[in-house]
Amino acid sequence: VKRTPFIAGNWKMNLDHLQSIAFVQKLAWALADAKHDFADAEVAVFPPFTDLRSVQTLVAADSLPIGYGAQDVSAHDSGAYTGEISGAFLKQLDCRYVIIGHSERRTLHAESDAEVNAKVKAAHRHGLVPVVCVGETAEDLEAHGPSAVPVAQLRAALDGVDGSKGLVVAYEPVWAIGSGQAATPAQAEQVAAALRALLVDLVGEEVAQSTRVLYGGSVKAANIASFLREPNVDGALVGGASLDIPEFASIVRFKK
Ligand code: G2H
Repeated sequence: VKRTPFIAGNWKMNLDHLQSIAFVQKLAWALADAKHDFADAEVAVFPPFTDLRSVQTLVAADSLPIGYGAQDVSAHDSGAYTGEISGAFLKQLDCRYVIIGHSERRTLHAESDAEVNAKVKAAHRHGLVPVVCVGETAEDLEAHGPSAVPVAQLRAALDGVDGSKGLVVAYEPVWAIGSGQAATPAQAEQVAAALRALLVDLVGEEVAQSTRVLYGGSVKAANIASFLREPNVDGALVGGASLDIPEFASIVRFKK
């Protein structure tokens, strides 16, 4: 099965308000200048909620081949949930993707596996493709070995989920996030292979083989190719390096 590599830029809460539009425009220009073939790598960015409307307008006006999505979604569809953003709102902004269960939400907002699962289902109810993040801390790694915690998190995240509604999985070891200390390609492959094996059990062979499994954690232009050489790593979720557009464009233009 051929899986189109997927390079996703998670801007977190880093850009100033409305800077996202300039970033999307610069990224589009950089990729057009380089004659990037989107069949070689699909691209998506994840701006803050408040910039999604502007990104939607720009992408639609210029028919830019750049996908986008939100960094989180409510598990609920509507109602008295102050501060929450529903999947329906995101769909109205033409979001294609939504990041769910990023480690920063799991740790800083105590998001549980059950909540992650409810959010994945909410994303599907509204036609969004969840980018489900899993990953172990340094202590988990020490105590349980490399894949036990990510596998358990993915099993919980996909409980009762219909994988044919679209899914991306991102393996992000917490010890590698923003630390400059990326996992080795062999470490990423070991966990990605374990996650894919679990996907076969949960969603069946066909969906498992067509689902992209990304690596995230200190990815940059200098190391992206080494990850993408691994058979089960299909792209990257990029944080820090996605804020530097020439650097991010080089990641998108990785050469194996
Ligand atoms: C992991 C990653 C993007 P960074 O959070 O999701 O961030 O590339 O800065 O390690």
